[in-house]
Amino acid sequence: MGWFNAGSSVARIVIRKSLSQGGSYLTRRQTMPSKNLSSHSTIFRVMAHTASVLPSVPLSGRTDNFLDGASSVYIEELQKAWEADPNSVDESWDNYFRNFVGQTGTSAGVSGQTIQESMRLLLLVQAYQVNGHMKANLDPLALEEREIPDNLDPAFHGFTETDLDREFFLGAWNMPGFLADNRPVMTLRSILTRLEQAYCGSIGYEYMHISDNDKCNWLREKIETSTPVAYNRERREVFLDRLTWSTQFENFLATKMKAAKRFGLEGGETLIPGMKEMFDRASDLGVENIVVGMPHRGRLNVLGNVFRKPLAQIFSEFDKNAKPVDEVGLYTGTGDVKYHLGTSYDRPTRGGRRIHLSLLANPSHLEAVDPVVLGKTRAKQYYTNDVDRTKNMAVVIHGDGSFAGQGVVYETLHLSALPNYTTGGTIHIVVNNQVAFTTDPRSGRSSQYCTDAAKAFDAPIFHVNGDDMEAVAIVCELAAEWRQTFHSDVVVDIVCYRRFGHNEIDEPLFTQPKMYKVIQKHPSSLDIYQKKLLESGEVTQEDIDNIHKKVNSILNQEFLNSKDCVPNRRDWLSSRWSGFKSPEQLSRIQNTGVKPELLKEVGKAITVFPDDFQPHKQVKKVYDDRARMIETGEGIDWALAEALAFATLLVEGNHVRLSGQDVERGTFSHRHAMVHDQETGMKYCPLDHIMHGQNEEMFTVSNSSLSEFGVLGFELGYSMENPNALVMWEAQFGDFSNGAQVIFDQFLSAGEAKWLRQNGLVVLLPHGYDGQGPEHSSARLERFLEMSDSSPYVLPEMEQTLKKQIQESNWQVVNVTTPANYFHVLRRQIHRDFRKPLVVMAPKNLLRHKKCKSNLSEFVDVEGHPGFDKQGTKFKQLIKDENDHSDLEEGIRRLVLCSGKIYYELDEERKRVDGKDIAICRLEQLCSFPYDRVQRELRRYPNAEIVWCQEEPMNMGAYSYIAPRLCTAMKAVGRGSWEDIKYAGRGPSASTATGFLQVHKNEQAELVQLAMQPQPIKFFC
Ligand SMILES: Cc1ncc(C[n+]2csc(CCOP(=O)(O)OP(=O)(O)O)c2C)c(N)n1
Ligand SMILES: [Mg+2]
Repeated sequence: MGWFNAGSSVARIVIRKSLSQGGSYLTRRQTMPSKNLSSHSTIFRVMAHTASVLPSVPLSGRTDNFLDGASSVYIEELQKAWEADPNSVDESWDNYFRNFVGQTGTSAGVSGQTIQESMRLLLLVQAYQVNGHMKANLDPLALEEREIPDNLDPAFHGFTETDLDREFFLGAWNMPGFLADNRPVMTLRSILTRLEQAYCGSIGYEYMHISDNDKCNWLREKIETSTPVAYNRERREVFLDRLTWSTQFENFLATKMKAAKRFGLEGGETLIPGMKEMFDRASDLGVENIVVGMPHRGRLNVLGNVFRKPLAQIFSEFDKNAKPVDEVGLYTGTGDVKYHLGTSYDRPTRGGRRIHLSLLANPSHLEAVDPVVLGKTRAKQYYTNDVDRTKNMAVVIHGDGSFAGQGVVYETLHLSALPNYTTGGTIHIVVNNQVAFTTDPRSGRSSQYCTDAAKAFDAPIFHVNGDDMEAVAIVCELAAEWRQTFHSDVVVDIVCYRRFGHNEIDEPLFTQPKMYKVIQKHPSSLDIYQKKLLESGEVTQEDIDNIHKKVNSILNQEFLNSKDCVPNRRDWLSSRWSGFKSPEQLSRIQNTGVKPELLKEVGKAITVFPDDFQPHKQVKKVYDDRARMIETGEGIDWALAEALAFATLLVEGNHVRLSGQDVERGTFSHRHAMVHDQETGMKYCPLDHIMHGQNEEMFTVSNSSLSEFGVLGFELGYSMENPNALVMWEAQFGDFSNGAQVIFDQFLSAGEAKWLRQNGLVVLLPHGYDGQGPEHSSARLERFLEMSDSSPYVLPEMEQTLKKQIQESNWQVVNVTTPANYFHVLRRQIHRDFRKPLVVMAPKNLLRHKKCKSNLSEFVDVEGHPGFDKQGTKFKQLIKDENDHSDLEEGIRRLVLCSGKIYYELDEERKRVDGKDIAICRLEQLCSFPYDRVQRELRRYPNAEIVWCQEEPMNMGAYSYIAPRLCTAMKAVGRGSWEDIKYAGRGPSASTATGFLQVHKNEQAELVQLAMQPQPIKFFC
C-alpha cells in the first residue's frame, strides 16, 4: 500500500526544516499547495502553536486538552510538570503520561518510542479522521483529480519506511473508535491499514467539522469499528435483486422508448437499493411516514421501484397520444410531464412493517420542492402528535449541480433546527453524477464538494462510491440511524456518473469527451456487483440469470398492460381531503360570522395576561384597548379582527399557523401576538390560551428565518397536509415576496391545474403607497392578477345556486379595507368545501387608520343584527358606497371604482370637495372579479362616468386586469365599452414608486384630486 507520497521525502525535509525553524503559518501555506487544507488540517494549528503560543502561558496555568497541545518542548515541559505533580496537568494529559510511562517498561517493541512520536502518531490518526475522505476511492471513473492532503502522509509526521513494522503504543483513550481498542500496541503498518480501511475505502466520511463531541464519537465508533459491516448472503441477494430492477428498468425503457426523455438513472442505479435500505432501516427505528422530494434524474425509476407506481401506468405515460380521457364532469387540470408527478404508497418493509411514502409533485425548478417537503413533514408531525419527530421523516434527493448552486438549498437547511420549522432531521441524498447538464464541477461550484453547504449546519456527510453497492447500503442505513438518533440533517453523497447525455437524446461527447470515453468502457454497478458475488461464490450465474428473467418478464408484461392503461387523474384528494369539492362540484357558500357570545368570550380570553405577567407598557395599552373594543363592540382594528378570526377558527377545532419575518410582533408593531415579560423575558401568547388544555402548537405564530423562498415553500408544504388548517405566510413587505417567485409561479398559482392538489394557503403581502420608496410600496399586485386564469371576456355563471367562479379560478387576490372584511376573508378560507390559495394585499397605514375600524356587529351572524344582510354575514367582495344610496341613483355623475387603502384618501378628498354626486365603491376582491356586484353598481348609477382609480403606476396595480373585465361587465348591462373607462392614477413607470417623499405626496394628491375633479376625466392621465 502506498502510504508515503512519491518524492515526499524531499518535500517533507523542507517542511520539517521550516517546522524546526518555527516557520509561520503563512510560509507553510506557500509550501503546501492544496487549497483545501487550511480549513481541515489540524497540523496547521499545531504549527501555529509552535510559533506563537508556546512561551506565553506558564505550564502550571495551562488547561489545554490533550489533543490541542503540540510542540515537543511544550510536551517535555508538561511531562516534567506531571512527574512533579500529576494533578498539575489537564486530565487528558494525565491519562496520556500515565499510559505512556506505564507501557514503556513492559514492551521492548515500544521502548524506543518518544513522546514526540506518540504525538505525531495521534496527529496522523486525527489527520485521517479529518481528511481521510480526500483519499477515499469515491469516483467510479477514477477521473477526479484531488490532491491528497499532505498530512495523510506518514512522512509528514516524521515517520519513514523503516518505522512501518515498529510497534507503537497508542494508549487507551476515552474516545470511541480506533483509539478505544483494547490493543494499545500496534505496528505503524497495522495502524495505517486500519485507518485506510476506515477512511479511505469506498466511503469518505466528513464529520470532524461537527462541534458536538458526542456526535463525533458516535460516528467514530461506527466508522472505526474493528468489525466492518458485512452483509450476509440473504441481504446480498436482496441487493442484487433490487439493483437488477433498477438497472433493467432503465435498460427496458431505453430499448422500448428510444427517443423519449426520461432522465435515466444509468450510472447511479445503486440509488434505488440504497433508498430502500434507508427506508427499511428508518422503519426499524420507528419511522412510519416518509415525505420525499426529488428532481428529474431517476424519478421514474424511483416511482416504479421504490414507490411501486404501477409500471404499466408509467409506461403508458410515454405514449405521445396519452391524455386522460375526457371524463365528463371531472376536473382534469392541465397536467404535467411524467417526471414531475407525485404519488404515495404504503410500502411493506424488510422488518415486516409498513411505511407510508409520499413523493411530492414538483416543477422543473431544481430544489424548489425542498422546503415544501419539510413543511409537509412538519405538518404530518403535528397531526400525528409526533412530538419527538421520529415517526415522520423528510428525504430530499438532489443533483450535484443543483445542490451546490441553488440558494434555496441553503435556505432550507437553515430551517432545520428552528423550533417551529424543524422536522427532526432531513436526509439528503445527492445523486452526484459529476456533471450538471454540460457543466463540469470545476465551472459549477467553488467548493471542494457539492455538499459543502451542509457543513455549515454540522451535518455529517457520507461520500460514497456509487459503484460499490454495499458501501451505498452502509451509508444509507447509517444516515437513517443518524437521523433517528440525533434528529438532525445528514447527507449521503452518491458519487456516480451519468452514462448518457443530460437526457437520452443529448450527446455528451460534445462537451465531456474524456469522461465519456471512460464511461463507454465502464461496467455498470450491476455488472460489478454480480462479479463480486460470483467471485465470492455466494450466487451462481444461474441465480443471476433467473433474476434477470423474472425482472424482464414482468417489465414486458407491464408494457403490454400499459396499452390498456387509462390515466387516472381522480386521485386528487388524499384521505384527509375527502369530502372536498373539486372545481366542477358546486360548493355551497357559507356564512362566516359567529355568535356574539362566542366573540365576547374569545375576545376576553385573548386580551388578558396571567396575573404575574408584565408586558411592556405600550403593549399593555394595546391589549387594554383591545379589551375595550370587545367590551364596547366598537372600533375594532385590524389586529384585533385578525386575532378574532384566529381565535374563532381555533375554537371551531382548526389549526392556525402564521409564519414569516417578524410576524410575532408584526413588522408594523401592530399584532403583538407574542408578548414578552419585561422582567423575566418570558413569552406569552394569548391565542394559545383560548381553550382549557389547548395544545400550544394548535396556534402557532412564528418569526422565521430571513428567507422568502424557503419559508413560503415550507408553509405551502405545511398547508398541503390537512385542509382544516389556516396556514399563512406574511412577507415583511410585499415587495420582498418576489424572492419566493418560484413558489408563486410554479406551485401556488398552478399547483391545482398541474397536479390536481388543492391548497388553501394565505399569503399576506403588505402593500400600499405611503412614500417609503420603491421597495416598500408594492407587492406587485399586477403579477398576481396577471396570473389569474379567468377569461376577461367571458361572463361567468353568477346565479347564486350555480356559482362556481372562485372554485374555477386558480387563486384569489384581495385588497381588503375593513377589519371585519379581513376577519371574514380569513374565515372563508376554512368555511367552504374547497380550498383555494388566497393572496392578500395587506395594509400598512390602515393598521392604525382612524377610519379603518369595524363594529363587532359586522362579525356577528345573527338575523336582524346590523351586519347581517340577505345572505347572512360574510366576506364582501365589493363594498358599496358608504352613503346609503338607493337601488337607483340617477344624480350620481361619477362612479369611482378602487381597491385598497386609496379608498380612504378618495373619501377624504370627496368630503373636502363636497363631491356628493360621486360614488366610491371598493373592489375588495379583485380575483375572482365580482361581475355581479360590479354590474349591480353600474345599474345603480346609470348616468355616472366610470372611473378606475389606483395609486400604483398605470403599468402596475390592478388597472390592466380590471379594464377588460370591467368592460365585459359594462357591455353586458349596456353601460358602454373600453373607452368609457376612465383612469385616475399614476402614469406608467419602470420603478414601482418614487424615492422622494415630496414627489410621492404630490403624485398622490394629484391622482386623488383627478378622481374627484368636477370636470370629466380624460382617458389618459
Ligand atoms: C432552477 C433551475 N435552473 C435550471 C434548470 C435547467 N436544468 C435542468 S437539469 C439541469 C442540470 C442539473 O444538474 P444536476 O443538479 O447535477 O443534476 P443531474 O441532471 O446531473 O442529475 C439544469 C441546469 C432547472 N431545471 N432548474
Ligand atoms: Mg449532476
